Amino acid sequence: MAELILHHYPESPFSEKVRAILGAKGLPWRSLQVSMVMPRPATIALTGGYRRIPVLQVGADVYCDTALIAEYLDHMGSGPSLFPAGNRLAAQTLARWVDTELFWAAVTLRFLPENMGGFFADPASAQAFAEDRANFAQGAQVRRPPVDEAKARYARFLAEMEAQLGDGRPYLFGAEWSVADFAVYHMLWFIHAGGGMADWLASRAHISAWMDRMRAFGQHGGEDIEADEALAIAREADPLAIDLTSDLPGIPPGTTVDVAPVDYGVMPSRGTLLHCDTDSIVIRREHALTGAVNVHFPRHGFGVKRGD
Ligand SMILES: N[C@@H](CCC(=O)N[C@@H](CS)C(=O)NCC(=O)O)C(=O)O
Repeated sequence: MAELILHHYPESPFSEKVRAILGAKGLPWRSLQVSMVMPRPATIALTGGYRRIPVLQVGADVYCDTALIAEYLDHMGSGPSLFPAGNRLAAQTLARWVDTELFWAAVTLRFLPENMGGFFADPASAQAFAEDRANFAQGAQVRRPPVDEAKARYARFLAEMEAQLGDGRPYLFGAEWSVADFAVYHMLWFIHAGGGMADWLASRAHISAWMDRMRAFGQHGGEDIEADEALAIAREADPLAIDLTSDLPGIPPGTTVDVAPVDYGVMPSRGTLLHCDTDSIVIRREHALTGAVNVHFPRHGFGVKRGD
């Protein structure tokens, strides 16, 4: 199998989710570190427009969004499934809530002045970040809660989590991890990376122990790879053969489409539709830097429109 190449940056919480999954499953990976702000020429050449981070490149196939990346990686490496049969619905639903509702509270909390903890190297980086994210926010349909609401949401979540772990179980749903553990982990990792809210964890013994266990998974780094090498790997590989099917009324496989997140970072990827069902959307793209590639998206949280 082609190498797993993660396009990511160190401060990115959703990247930390995937880094921890890779570590937990003992999977070797290559680390393509992108800038925290645009431009990201190699990554965008591969995705065709989708700009959220991380993305996982495997040869000439590119997997967007950590929900889909988790499903892709679940079949690899060692250890139990991320989607345990008896708790799949609960784990997926919790992960989706954490990745959206808790995420926006986490953004409010992480950027509190007392919790910033060196996020920006200097004022120029802070300015560049603010400008970049103003672009990123165009067309977004999300609500970032004010501080009091974000704190209340987080406090309630931690109280429920501490109680859930209170019987001594190592993971949220029992003896084995699920995708929910990794979703919750990356959000707590993000909120607490600044250090200004350390007492929120220190006062909760079960969560602190769980956090130590999860944090260890994120310590297994990938071997660095430069963008040029990743692009050459894409050019030299053949994209996977995909089952040509579409459940979209009036949009059969072969149609030029735009695929984009429905909530934020709504910059679309344009390509030829190969596949769309309740699980995933796949488009085929051609670019001089990448050759032919398949770009995969989860269906949940993404929309498809005919391209012009
Ligand atoms: N639902 C997406 C969310 C990804 C996301 O929001 N990533 C953040 C970084 S952690 C992002 O892309 N921010 C804007 C940027 O880096 O350009 C996923 O699970 O991958």
